[in-house]
Amino acid sequence: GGPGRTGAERAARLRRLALATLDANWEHDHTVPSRTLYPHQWSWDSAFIAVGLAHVRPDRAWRELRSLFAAQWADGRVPHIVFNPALRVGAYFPGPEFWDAARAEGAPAAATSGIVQPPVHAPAAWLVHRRAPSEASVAALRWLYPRLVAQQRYLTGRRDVGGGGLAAVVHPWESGLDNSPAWDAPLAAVPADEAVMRAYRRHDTAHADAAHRPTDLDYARYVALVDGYRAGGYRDEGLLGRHPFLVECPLVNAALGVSERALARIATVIGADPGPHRDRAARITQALVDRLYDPVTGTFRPRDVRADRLVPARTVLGLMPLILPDLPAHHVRAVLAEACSPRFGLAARMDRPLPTYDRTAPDFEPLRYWRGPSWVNTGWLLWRGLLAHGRADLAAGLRESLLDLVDGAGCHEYFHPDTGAGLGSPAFGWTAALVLDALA
Ligand code: 9WN
Repeated sequence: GGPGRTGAERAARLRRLALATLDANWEHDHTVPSRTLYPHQWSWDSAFIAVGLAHVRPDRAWRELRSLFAAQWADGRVPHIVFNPALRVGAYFPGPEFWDAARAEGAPAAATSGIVQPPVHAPAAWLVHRRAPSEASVAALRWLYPRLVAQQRYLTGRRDVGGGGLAAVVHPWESGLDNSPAWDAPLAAVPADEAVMRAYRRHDTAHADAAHRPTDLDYARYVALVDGYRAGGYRDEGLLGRHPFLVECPLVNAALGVSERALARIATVIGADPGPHRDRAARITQALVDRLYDPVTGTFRPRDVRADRLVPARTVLGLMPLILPDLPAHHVRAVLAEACSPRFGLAARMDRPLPTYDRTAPDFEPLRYWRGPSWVNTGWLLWRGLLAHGRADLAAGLRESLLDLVDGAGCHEYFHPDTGAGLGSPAFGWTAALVLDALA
């Protein structure tokens, strides 16, 4: 290529952009996902961001994780949002007054939400340490370890609503893929009227195109689910009898398994026993295969616990079990077949970015959030999974495609899955962070 187009020049350009984005989003002791759309601290964003910070500001990587876990609940849950008390009321919807978590048993001093996000923090902590091991990183691992263990215990204990050894999410926000078509079938059982949203002011649609965001009907259901969970004091006892949305997500549960493996490594570094973590990791992989794999279609899909069936939609969530290094060979082949099919288009040379939903589906929406657009975090997770399973060829193709997206459009939140045009927030934390990791 011409000037500025060589690999080294592109890498330098991307590094500068990513670092500037992370620095601009740094706020006292954490990184905001976006100054406009998401001005507080988000749980799984912080994990991805720490992985990127490890390459440039390792000290901040640990502060990011520490500030998040300082807001952990007594029962071990790590809230999906830690609110910044310095921001004005209305800086984000739904804000702290809507969650009203302070009154719940075991809530921390900080204002938080009452739900969780995918537990990708233990593997993130491990990657941060491995990138820059030091006395400080070992001390940070020592501080985090019991908290990460409590997070796992919460999810595999109180959240094992289905009784099969997997965690159930109680809200689409807990999956991190809010309006994914994966949730359409289970959400249909949640009664809601979009007129409810007239009582609230959505913050997101003031900063992003409404056609690129969830609908008012989606939000009415999101609000209804929080209303019910909050009314029960965010307790998890008896959820099966009273909560309308309970789903076992392949990403959340694959993350649980990878976390146990990371905890085994962390345990070894700090002088704790890795054995129980290895046993639990193996059990989670087995439960995932038993409960979320459909041999007829050869795909992993979320299990609707209430309806006791797998959801019909084929989304990027079905590819996420590849992050488990001990996924059986048969299931690895199945995931790769799905990923390399025209539905997702993974290849050693990709002609289009990886979408979040089956691009051959009639309801594929290239602009609407998790219903089609390409996101860097799901791409990065798949990339890591491909490397773990020795598919350097496919991993290289996916990495190129991710770097091209950001080089072409900037550190956007998500991207048009055909044109690569930037969508959502233009200066998004995990996009920057994961680019730094992919470049390393
Ligand atoms: C609700 C912060 C978060 C991400 C989620 C993404 C989006 C929030 C929202 O932003 O969700 O939690 O307001 O839409 O879906 O994955 O963690 O970046």
